[in-house]
Amino acid sequence: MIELYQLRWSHYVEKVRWALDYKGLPWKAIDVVAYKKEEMRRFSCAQTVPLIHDTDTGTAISDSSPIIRYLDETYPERPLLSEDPAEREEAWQWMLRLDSTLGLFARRLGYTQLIMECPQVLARLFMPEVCRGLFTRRGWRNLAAPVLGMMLIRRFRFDRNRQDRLYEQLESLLLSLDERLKRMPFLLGHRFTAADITLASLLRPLRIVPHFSHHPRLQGLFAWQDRLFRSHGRDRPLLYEELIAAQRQRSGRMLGRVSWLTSISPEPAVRDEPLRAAVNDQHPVNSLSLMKAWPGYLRLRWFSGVRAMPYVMAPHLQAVST
Ligand SMILES: N[C@@H](CCC(=O)N[C@@H](CS)C(=O)NCC(=O)O)C(=O)O
Repeated sequence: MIELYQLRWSHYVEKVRWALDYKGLPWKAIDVVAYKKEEMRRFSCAQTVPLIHDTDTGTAISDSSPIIRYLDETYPERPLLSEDPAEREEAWQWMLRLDSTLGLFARRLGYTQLIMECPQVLARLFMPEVCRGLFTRRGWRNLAAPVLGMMLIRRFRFDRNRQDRLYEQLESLLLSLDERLKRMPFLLGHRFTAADITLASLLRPLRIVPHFSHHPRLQGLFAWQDRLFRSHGRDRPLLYEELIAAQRQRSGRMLGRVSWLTSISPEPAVRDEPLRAAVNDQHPVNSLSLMKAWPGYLRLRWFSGVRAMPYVMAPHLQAVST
C-alpha cells in the first residue's frame, strides 16, 4: 500500500495520483495541514508534498518526479518510463525541466489569480479543518483571506511577477510546447510517458488564468490536455477551479488582460543543461516577514495591472461542450 501525503489541490500531487492510478497501485491519501505538515515529520526526506510512504518496502520519498521514478522501478507493470537508457533520460530531463519552470510559474500565477479575483477561496483550501471549519464560513473567510494571501505572497513572491517577467517567460515556454505537440501526439513522440503526465498536470493551474487559458495561440495545447484528461479519467475540476468558475458566473467578469504585455518575450524559459533535481521557489515565512507583505497584497487586490473582461468559457472548452 502506498500512503500519499497530499494537499488535494496541488498540481504536483495530482501528477503522482495520476501515475499511481495509471499503474493500478493501491494507495490511500493522507491530507496534510499546509502550514504545519506535522503528519509527515516522522519521515527524514524533504518536507514537501507530494510525499509517499510505501508500507511494503518502508521507503519514504518526496518530490513528484523521483516518486514516479521510484514507483516505476519498484512496480514495473504498466511502465511510465522507457527501459531504453537514452529515452529514459530524455523523459527524465523533461520532467525535471517542467517541474522547475512550468510547475513553479503556473503555481505562482494560479494563486495570483485567486488573490486578485476571489481571495476568500483561500480559506476553503488551507483552513477547512481549523476551528471546525469556522474560517470557511461566509464572513469569516473574508477575514482569513488577507492573512493567507500575505503568507502566500511571502512564500512565492507574487509581488514580483512583473519584474520576474513571469507571464512572458511562461508564454514563450507554452508556445514552444504547443508547437511540439502539433508535430507529435506525446512529448517524446508516439509513446505516452511520465513526461506527458507531468506536462498535463502542471498546466492545471493555468486553466484559471485567462491570459493563458483563453490565449488564441495556446488552444491546441489546452485541447491536448483536455484529450489526455478525458482518456485517463482526470477531467474532474479541482476545488479552486470550481470556486473561481462559480464566482465568474455570478459576476460575469474575470481578470484577463495583462496591461503591460505588448509582445511575446523572445527569452527562453528553459536552459538546456541537464538537471539532476527539480528546482523549487519557496521562501521561508515568519510573522515579521508576513507584515512586510501587506503592500504587495493591496497592490495585487486593487492595482494588479490585470484588467477585467467579460467572462466567457475558454475556446478549447467551447469546442468540447458544443
Ligand atoms: N518539486 C516538488 C515541488 C513540491 C512542492 O513545492 N509542493 C508544495 C505544494 S504544491 C508544498 O510542499 N507546499 C507546502 C509548503 O509550501 O510548505 C515536486 O515536484 O514535488
